[in-house]
Order: sequence, then structure tokens, then C-alpha cells
Amino acid sequence: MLPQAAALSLFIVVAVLVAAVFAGVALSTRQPHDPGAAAATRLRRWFAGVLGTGLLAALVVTLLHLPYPRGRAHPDLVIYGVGMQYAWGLSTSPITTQDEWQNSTFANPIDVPAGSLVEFRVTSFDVNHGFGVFDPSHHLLGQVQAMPGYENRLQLRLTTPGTYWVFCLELCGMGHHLMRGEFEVVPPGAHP
Ligand SMILES: [Cu+2]
Repeated sequence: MLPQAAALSLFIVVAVLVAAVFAGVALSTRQPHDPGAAAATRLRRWFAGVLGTGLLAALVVTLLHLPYPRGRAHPDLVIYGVGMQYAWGLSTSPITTQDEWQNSTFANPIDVPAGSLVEFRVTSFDVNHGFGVFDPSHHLLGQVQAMPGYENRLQLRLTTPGTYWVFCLELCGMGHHLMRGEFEVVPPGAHP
């Protein structure tokens, strides 16, 4: 299951549970009764115990699956990504000046051979941006902050051929929604 689909399913399940608890509490107030201090304390202790155990178990299980690379793999291709209001400059060679950035925004989309491990080296020439990489069906594959003065790296293995998009994930001004970049993933051997 895609992470987004899993997150959405989990959200719906939790939202229904929370709504059910609220509805149960709301209905229970129709017949008010005093459970007594001792019973209330027992219930609170039981609740704290279950919640604490559940959270501790969730922490132990999920800590093993942090979405960070365990070691730096050697990438097949490096793509430099520079954000500036309101476009992404993408290039396979470093973008160090505003002219190079301008040229990269007008250049033909980069061709990435399918199956490549791509390392995005991301920065910004003005304000903070969010560098979000989306596959051809517009699913978010990964994101990294684009920060002026810093180079942040994101490694992704891109397997499905098609047009990939870079959208800005941090509100950076009036033209934020226009801020996009694109590149192509092509079947291996389809391009020199
Ligand atoms: Cu933005």
C-alpha cells in the first residue's frame, strides 16, 4: 500500500474511533450518575496504563522504521535543485548563479534512466521552499527543505517511467502555487 493511502486509511479509522468516543460521552450525559471517586481513580489509572503501554509499544516498533537512509549510497545521478520565487531550477551540473538558475528553468527536462538512484542536492537563492518530488500519478515520493545557504540532500530510486514533478511544499509567497519543476524518467536504454 502506498504510504499516503495507508496514512489516509489510518486517519479515517482513528477519526471514526474519536467520533465514536465523543458520541458515547455525549449520550452518557443524558443519565448523569456519580461513579464515585475510587472508581474514577481506578478508571484513570487503567486509562493511563493502557495509553502509556500503547505509546511505548508504538515508539519501539516505529523507531525501527525511520524514513532516513541508513548509510549514504553512491547515487547513479545527481540532480541539483534550486528554488527561487517562483520556479525550480533543475540541472545535472551545479547551479551557482542566478543566470545558471534562469537557464536551468528554460532547459529541456532532465532524462533519468528508470531504476536510477537519484541524489537531489537542494538549496534556495531567496527564501525557504519545500522541494517535493511527485511521481507521474502525483504521489509524493519524498521531500526536503530548500534553504538559502544550505545544501540538503534527498536520495530516491526512481523506477516508473514518466513525467515527474517538483512542487513547492512551503508557502513562499503569492506565486507559490505556480512553483514547479519537471523531469522525465525514461526506460533504460531509451536515451543516450
Ligand atoms: Cu513555495
